[in-house]
Amino acid sequence: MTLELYHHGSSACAAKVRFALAEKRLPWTSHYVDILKGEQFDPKFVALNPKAVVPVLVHDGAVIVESTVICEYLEEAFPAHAIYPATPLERARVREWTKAVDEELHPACSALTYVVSHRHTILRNGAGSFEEFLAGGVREGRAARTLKWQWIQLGLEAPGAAEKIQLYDSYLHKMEHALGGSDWLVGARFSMADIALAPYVNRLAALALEGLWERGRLPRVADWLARVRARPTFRPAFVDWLPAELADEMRTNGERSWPAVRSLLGV
Ligand SMILES: N[C@@H](CCC(=O)N[C@@H](CS)C(=O)NCC(=O)O)C(=O)O
Repeated sequence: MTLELYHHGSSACAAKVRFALAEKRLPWTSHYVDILKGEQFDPKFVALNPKAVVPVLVHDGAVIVESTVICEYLEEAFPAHAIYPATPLERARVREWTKAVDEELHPACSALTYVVSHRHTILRNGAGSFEEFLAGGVREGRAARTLKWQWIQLGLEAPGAAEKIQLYDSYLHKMEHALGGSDWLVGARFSMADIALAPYVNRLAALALEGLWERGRLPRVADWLARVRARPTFRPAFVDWLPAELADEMRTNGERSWPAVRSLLGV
């Protein structure tokens, strides 16, 4: 049996799959795709996933894309060390979280990461012209690429950027509410819901935005993150794959943006 994962250190959805693999104690082989260097556009990788995004799982030659689909597949193919709850209702609750992550939180995370961090790096390195930028990501489509350009040029002032950050923050509040009666997001046990949210809260921490839950703002989220980080699976899923240089860059960039984020959210 072979499990191969195409992934990247700063990708939240790839971290989700690494976390699920670790929790299910499944050994896997790494294929590192440096999406910051454009390796996702390599024709060999595009043949695996025409959307040119990580993660991609290959199980005994079968290709599976989409991080949540991959985690569900792992659960069904390898039922031991379950990450989904046993009852239909709790499974539905988990899926409400994973759907929200896929549909709303992940796009908000892309916007936030660009306006808080990537823009500073790209502008420092020289963003080039709009036409060059468009040509660099033809597969994304003109509309998505134009939006990204605005994130880079205008940061939090870009159309829709502030709303994405408010949406992100609203998920922290939803988590705070859900954690009212339990240590974990669904039911009494750690589950796929926690696996799905962990990369997104951890991303905020990586961007030096811990002020969103610290100093008593969202104490249950703070405690939940500490519990997630205390799991032996956290380091191999998250820390070991984020290159130190990138971690430093994200933290430094994030610190620069914190005053603006803070004032936007009234923290
Ligand atoms: N819905 C997809 C999203 C995949 C995705 O957006 N991957 C990002 C990293 S988190 C990526 O590979 N981006 C490449 C790029 O920006 O060109 C999933 O959950 O797997």
